[in-house]
Amino acid sequence: MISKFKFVGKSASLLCAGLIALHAMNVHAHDFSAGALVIDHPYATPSIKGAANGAAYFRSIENKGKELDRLIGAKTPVAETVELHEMKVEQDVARMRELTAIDLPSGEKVQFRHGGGYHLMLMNLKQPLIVGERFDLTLKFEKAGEKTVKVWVQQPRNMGNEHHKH
Ligand SMILES: [Cu+2]
Repeated sequence: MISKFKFVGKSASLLCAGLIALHAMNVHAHDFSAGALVIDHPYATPSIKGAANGAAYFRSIENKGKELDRLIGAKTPVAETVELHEMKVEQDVARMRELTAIDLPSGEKVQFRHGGGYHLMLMNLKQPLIVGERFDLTLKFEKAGEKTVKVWVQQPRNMGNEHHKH
């Protein structure tokens, strides 16, 4: 199973002398390629007891291709459905809305981070999301097709709890 992961150092400018340390650090990150797209570190916050829904994020999805691609859907065995969401803070209240697609422009890194912007909402969880566990998430892209990634459940350092209250 571990062979499915590709561990990639992010900073090409690091000196060779730093390589061993770099590799040691990067066992804490993972990324996946789908065509011209690089999906960097899929992660989910642990589910809150009693909450129906969870959320999944990426550090970013980078489009290294020359054409626009779009994230058009997702599914996972741990939830009934997955929705594409955008969160915006309006008058101090975080509001989410469902999107039908998220643009991934050529040459750009689009962030899907907890605390704001885009994320994937895992609707009606079939099981709790527990720190340290991993689950499959299949992403559907307009051009790159379908790609299944492993999502790591982890507790971010700067986490807001207001997220799951829709
Ligand atoms: Cu949401």
